[in-house]
Amino acid sequence: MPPLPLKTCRDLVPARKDSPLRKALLIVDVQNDFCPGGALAVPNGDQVIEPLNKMMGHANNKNGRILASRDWHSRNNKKHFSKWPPHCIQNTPGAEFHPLLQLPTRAFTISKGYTNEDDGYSLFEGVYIRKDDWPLSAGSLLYGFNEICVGGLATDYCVKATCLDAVKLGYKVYLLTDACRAVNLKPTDEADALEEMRQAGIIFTTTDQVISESR
Ligand code: VGL
Repeated sequence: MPPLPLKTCRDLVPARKDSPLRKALLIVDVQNDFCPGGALAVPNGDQVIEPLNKMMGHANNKNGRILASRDWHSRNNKKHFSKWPPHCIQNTPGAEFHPLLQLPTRAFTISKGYTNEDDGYSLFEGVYIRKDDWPLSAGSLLYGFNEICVGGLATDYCVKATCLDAVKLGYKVYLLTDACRAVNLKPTDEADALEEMRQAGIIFTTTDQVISESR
């Protein structure tokens, strides 16, 4: 397999406003290390699994596009691990998706944060690693899509970074509020993150609402 790119590629593929409405689902970092018992457990992080499974089942039935990101850190990422306890190290159990997360085979796994110095908070910094072929950036897999729904872990870091990137790229962004949870290093972090996202134009919704509106 060709090597991973040395720099992460937030490659700014613009969403097409003129194209027919196409919505993609982004599942952020539902990995063992971010769930209870993990190295960087998000309080109640596993509660996102049930709504996200429902959402993915719905998207799968509609042949929707699904991207699932994972933190995929190098053990030598001194920069990131000076801020956080070591977590989601490549090819370790903590980096695996939670066993109850029902990722359909059509979901693309997006790896991020894999260099020795990158935080990789946003899914748009990640790549889809194709067997025996060059990696594809997350943005390129969303070419032609103009709306995205986002859920996962954690609201105040990777979910927020992903949503804000998506807004900058021109997507209409829906945050699935029932399907994300925050780290809350400070107790106000979740509220602050939600406020920042609201001001950026992100629309707050729930999995049930998205599903009922798209029948
Ligand atoms: C995350 C803290 C450190 C996240 C990742 O997935 O939100 N948070 N690394």
